[in-house]
Parts: sequence; C-alpha cells; structure tokens
Amino acid sequence: MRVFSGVQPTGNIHIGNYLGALRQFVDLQEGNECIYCIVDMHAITTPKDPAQLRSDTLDVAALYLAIGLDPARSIVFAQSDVPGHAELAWTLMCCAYTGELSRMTQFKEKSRGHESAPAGLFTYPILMAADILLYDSELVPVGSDQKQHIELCRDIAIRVNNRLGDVFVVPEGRFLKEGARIMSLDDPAAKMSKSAENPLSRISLLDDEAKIRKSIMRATTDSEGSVRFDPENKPGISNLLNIYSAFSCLPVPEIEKKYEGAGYGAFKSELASVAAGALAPIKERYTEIRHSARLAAALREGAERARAISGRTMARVKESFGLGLGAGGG
Ligand code: ATP
Ligand code: LTN
Repeated sequence: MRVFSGVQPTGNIHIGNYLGALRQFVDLQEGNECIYCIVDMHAITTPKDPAQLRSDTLDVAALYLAIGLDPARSIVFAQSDVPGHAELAWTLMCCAYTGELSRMTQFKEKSRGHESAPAGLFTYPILMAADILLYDSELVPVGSDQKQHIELCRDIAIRVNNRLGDVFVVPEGRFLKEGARIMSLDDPAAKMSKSAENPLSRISLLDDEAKIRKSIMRATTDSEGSVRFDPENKPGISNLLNIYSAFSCLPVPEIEKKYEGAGYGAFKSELASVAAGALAPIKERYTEIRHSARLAAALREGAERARAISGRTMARVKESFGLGLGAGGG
C-alpha cells in the first residue's frame, strides 16, 4: 500500500505524537511504500521565526530517522521542497466549501476568541488533503484528532472523482487503539499538546529520565487509589494505563492485574522506567543524526523522489481539470 503522513515542525515532539502517529510510521515500513513529510508549510499558519522553523524542521527529520525510519525504504522530505503541495492545494481549494471548512473543530479551537484569523489556518485542511492526494496515498496513519481532516480529504477526493472521473485515490485513515489520543498529564481532559504552557503536561521524546519521572510522578490522578481503567471516572489513571500499555505492549487488563493492591506511587514509578527505557535509544540516535551528512542526504534524495511521484499526479490533475497548455505553452 502507499502510505503517507506528516508532522508539523513546531518543537516539543511528545509521546502523544509518537504513540498516536510516529510509531505507526515505523511499523508500516514493512511491506508498504511509505512517504513521510515534515509539513513546514502547515507550521507557518501561525507566525514562526524563520531560523527556528528551519531548525525545528531538521529536528523532526532527525527524529524520523531516530525512531527507525529508514531513508533507503521510506521517502522522507520537507513539504516546501516539493512544489506540488501548494499547486494541488489551490486546485482543491476550488473544490471545497467554506461551510465545510468552518465546521473543522481544529480551526474553531485555534481561532476561538479572535475576530479574524490567518486565511491559511482556515484552509489548512485543504493543504493536508493535497499532501495526501498528491501521492495517491491509500493509508494515512495519524492520531484520532485528525479524523475530521481525513474525512474532509476523502469527501473532496470523491467529489472530484464524481465530476471528472477517477482523478484521485480515496485514502483511509489509520488510527491505533492505544495511543490514538494521549491526554495531558496535568489535565487529563485535554489532549497532550506541544504548545501547552506547562512542560510537565507532556513528555517530549528528547526528555531525560529525571524530567520523565517528574512529569509522571506529578501527573493528575484521583483519590481512589486503585489502578483501574475507567476513562470516565478515572481519566488520569486511564491515560497513564494507556501510555504504559502502548510502551510495554502489555494489554491494559494485564497491567491492572500487575498493580492490583499497589498504590499509585509504585505504578507511576515503574511507568517512568518503562517510558524512559523506551525513549533513551531514540534520544541517543537523534544526537548522532541531527547534524550528520546522512540526514541532509536523506532529505535531498527524499525530496527528489517525492517530486518525481507528485509531478506525475499533477500532470494527471492538470489534464483532468483542463489546466495548462503543456510545458512551455505548446
Ligand atoms: P499538538 O496538538 O501537540 O501541537 P498537532 O496535532 O498540532 O500537535 P502534529 O505535530 O502535526 O500536530 O501531529 C503529528 C501527529 O501526532 C498527528 O498524526 C496527530 O494526530 C498526532 N497527535 C498529536 N497529539 C496527539 C495526542 N495527544 N495523542 C495522540 N496522537 C497525537
Ligand atoms: N494536520 C496534521 C499534520 C499533517 C498531516 C498531513 C498528517 C499535515 N498534512 C498529511 C497526515 C497526512 C496535524 O496537525 N497533526
């Protein structure tokens, strides 16, 4: 299958991003044709310092390799290095409706309280649809917060196909059971986020063991004292159980049994060890890769391969829409 996904270079990549999305990227390399992008054009929907953006883009690229993406197997590149993304986004913008974009919860959340918002924040899901459709992607591994955007992408693809014939492959989202939505450690009602003010609300992939331990030991729980999965009444403990299960590959009931009669302290302390143990090799590989020639070469070659695939799709799209007169104007 052709697999595509992207992560924004906005710093603080955390275990929510990893357990919801990135870890699937690695698993899917086996037997599929995978394309993984760093979506820097999505990142500028809110103003970014240029030097910081470039550095954050390289950080995500290095993390991609550090978690186990192999540039010999997967295509890894920065979105803005392939012009087809912006080109297809415009075409799709003419096939989407302001009404459907207004219903996107991410836009509503990010623009709440502001009289006006950047137009790019509003059209963000269309650029995401372009990312996916540009590569005839069949499968899109993401966290469950992206469900609505994937649905919109499918709707647009089906709409165009109904009007113009089989222009696009209609993709499916791929969501994991454990990890699809990791919640904030200090407020289990909110999703773990890169931008939350309190650094103890998240575990970043590059955190050291002391910080991981501190965040988990301070995580919000309840006063019942039993390690039991009950998201409605015990959202804090249930979130920690989810994280434990995702990192250890043990099913939740088994973890509940393991900590029967034990207090939250023992459970949290062992979870900190499990998480730190899983993240340590990623951090080590990241440090080796971040400033290496191998990273630069992987991104250059990835962009080249992506341009070749996307060029073929754009030629088909332009032909279907009646755009252009051929290279050089014919
Ligand atoms: P954040 O909200 O943390 O700032 P994001 O969702 O805006 O991050 P990305 O970095 O592009 O932006 O997300 C990368 C991937 O991580 C996406 O597939 C997204 O669904 C997933 N993801 C983000 N947060 C979580 C979470 N708390 N739990 C599970 N998956 C998540
Ligand atoms: N919108 C996503 C990031 C993203 C993406 C994509 C994910 C941009 N383009 C294409 C999958 C496929 C987010 O905010 N997490």
